[in-house]
Formats: sequence, structure tokens, C-alpha cells
Amino acid sequence: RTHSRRPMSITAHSAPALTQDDLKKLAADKAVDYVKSGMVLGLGTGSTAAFVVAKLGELLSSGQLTDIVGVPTSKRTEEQARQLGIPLSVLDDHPHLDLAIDGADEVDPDLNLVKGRGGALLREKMVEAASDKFVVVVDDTKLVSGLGGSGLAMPVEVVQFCWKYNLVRLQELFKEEGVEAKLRLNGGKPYVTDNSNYIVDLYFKTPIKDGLGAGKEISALEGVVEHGLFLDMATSVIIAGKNGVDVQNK
Ligand code: ABF
Repeated sequence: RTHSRRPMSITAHSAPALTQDDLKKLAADKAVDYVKSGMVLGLGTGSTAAFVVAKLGELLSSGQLTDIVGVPTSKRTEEQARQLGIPLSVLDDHPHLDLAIDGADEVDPDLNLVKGRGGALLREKMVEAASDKFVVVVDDTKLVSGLGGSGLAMPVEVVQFCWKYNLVRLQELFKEEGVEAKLRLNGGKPYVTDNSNYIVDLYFKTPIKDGLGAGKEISALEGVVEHGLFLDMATSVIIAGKNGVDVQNK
């Protein structure tokens, strides 16, 4: 894998400190450089991906980009893209995408990801797996030495039917790691995904040792729809930090 560091002029000493949103926007702008007219594009979900979609809208309306088609990974992104006039499609009509750009919750040193804290993991995984290239945009707070190591959730989308049964089975699967499994809530009620499922968030006490094995075991449970481990999927990760933008390629 190649690695390139590109110092940015915005880090000049007189510049005010960059906010996390500034960093997200920097990563998003860099990712949009990968977009060419005529491409079929996977449109990610989340606050960083929203900057990408906004920029695409700008480039389309100024005529710097033409003929792109977006395949959104959530209803939220679909709505944003529609408002910006980005032509939209679905995997049924565009089963092969040139490029997908999306955020992530965690990025490990091998560019494996945890995604889905925004709740859109299923559509994200379907769209991103169908893309030739998958560019991830993050600020450097998302970097971890091992997935699940941030102490934050690793989401699993499950069917509503007997969700508690699956929550217990997920917790038992990682008993030795002392995982805590919690149903995701939204205003006191179960959070419902775009696909009408629930999400069980797994909280690991230590990083997941065998991501591939863990992913397979989770997927093997009947009633599990998808999990938030995105292994060996990212082709590039764009990381914005206060010292500049770092691009890591698989
Ligand atoms: C999507 O948005 C998700 O996979 C991930 O959960 C989240 C990241 O959001 P943000 O960019 O707002 O941190 O990419």
C-alpha cells in the first residue's frame, strides 16, 4: 500500500484553530478530487459524507461536473442529494459503481473500518461493496489501533422479531471479551433503520482480535442482517488532522 502526506497551507501559524467540521470538510473536498464527470457514485451517510454531497452539488450546479449519478446509502442522504439536484439511482438500476465516498467511525492501521453509528450500515455496505473504489473520509479522531478499541459502539442490524434473543446471543458470542450489547434507542423507543430493522450496539472492552472471525460469527446468527465491520473494503482513506490531510491507499 502506498502512503502520501500532503501538508496544507491552512496550517500557517496565524490561522485560527480548525474545528472538527473544518477537518471533515477538508477530507471531503480532497475526496471529491477523485470524482470525474460521468461517474456512478455511492453517496455516503453522516456528517462528513454530507460535506461530500454538498460539494458535489456545488460542482454540478457550477457545471464543473456533469453526468454524474448518485446512489445514496440512506434516506437522509437521498433527501440531501435530491435537494441539491444530484441525479439519483439505486443498485437495481446501477449494480456497478465507479466510486463510493463515505465516512467511518473507526479506521485501523490496515484501513479496516467500523461503520454504522449513523445507522446506515446495511445500505452503506451494499453500495460500497458494489463500487470499484471506496474512498473513506475522516478526521483523525477516528483513527484506532484496533477496531472496537474506541470504547464506542460496533453496530449490528437485526430484525425486529425477537431482537432480545439476538441481543443475548450476540453478547454470549463475545462473553470472553466482556462485551456489553445494548439495543439502540431513539427518544426512548427502539431506533429503526431505513430497512425497518433494529440495531444492537456492541461495546467491546478491548479491541477485536480477529475481525474476520468476529464478522463471520455475527453474520452466522439467524436474524442478523448486517454488522458494522467493513474489512478490506476501503481502497483509500483520507484523514484530516490539524497538520494537514493524509491519504492512505490500500
Ligand atoms: C457513516 O456515518 C457511518 O458509517 C458512520 O457511522 C458515520 C460517520 O459519521 P460522521 O462522519 O458524522 O462521524 O459514514
